[in-house]
Amino acid sequence: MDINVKITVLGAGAIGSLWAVALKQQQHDVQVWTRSSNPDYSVNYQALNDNPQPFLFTANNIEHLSQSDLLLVTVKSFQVEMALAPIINHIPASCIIVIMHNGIGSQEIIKQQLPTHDTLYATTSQAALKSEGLLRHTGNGQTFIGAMQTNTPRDFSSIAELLDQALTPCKWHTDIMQPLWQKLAINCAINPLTAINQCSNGELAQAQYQSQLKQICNEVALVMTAEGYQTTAQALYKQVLMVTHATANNYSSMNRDVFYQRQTEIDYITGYLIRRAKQYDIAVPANQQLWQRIKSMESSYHA
Ligand code: KPL
Repeated sequence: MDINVKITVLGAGAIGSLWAVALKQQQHDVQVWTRSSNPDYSVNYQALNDNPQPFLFTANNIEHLSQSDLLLVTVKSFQVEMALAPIINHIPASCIIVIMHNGIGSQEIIKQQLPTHDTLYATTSQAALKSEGLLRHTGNGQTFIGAMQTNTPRDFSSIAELLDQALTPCKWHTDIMQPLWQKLAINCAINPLTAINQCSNGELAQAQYQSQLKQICNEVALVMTAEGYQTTAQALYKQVLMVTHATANNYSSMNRDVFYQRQTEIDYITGYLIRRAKQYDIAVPANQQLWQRIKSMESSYHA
């Protein structure tokens, strides 16, 4: 990879904006692709324990996109197809695509939409919040990246180095499905429960939630094991408690989605787990119940 890489970040949410700022700080030529057609995009960025600083990006520029070396897709899982559709013909054949969202399940869509592009997937536990033009980096986390669909013989691990320079740590993983499953387990436990109970991540440490959390982890561990990933219910439960502690004051993304009556990523989190469980004939009643609750909450919006 060159020193100065031309990058388009598709999706101007908190995580997309955080990466856009961090990559721009490394002198890369970054533009942001947003839902509007504005030719620029600005945010006030507040790093951890720092004062806000303004950042201005080129936005929605087709020429920039058609010369991009890297397209970082940070929209929500269910938005991937719709967000890519209008720009697909402008993505150069040599452009590396990196997909970064909660949950699993957009690979099939990518295979159909971009069958010949080299595609990597990434998962991050960096925490950021964006509201009214202020982007706050609220917690340091780690990022894993790995190949999902590659057609050309290139050294893709240099993308991990590029991202690592922007927001460390970012590590290359030879089987990206493994960290994706690890993150899925955390999201299966934290997201639906915090959304249904409208509580913070930290509140899940209360005694009343422990048997439910353990049951969710038991079911996820069974499916992960069937998928060939070594784990135990106890290890997943411990990991979930660690995350609730590390992000105690945060509201999960699903909590916010339900709060603002937006579509959630339940079909790519718990829904994906249920689909895989069915494949192995594994019963996942606790997760099934959570999926049902979130689906009925979604359908009661604006009722
Ligand atoms: O990924 C998250 C989310 O909110 O979607 C966690 C890890 C639960 C942090 O809030």
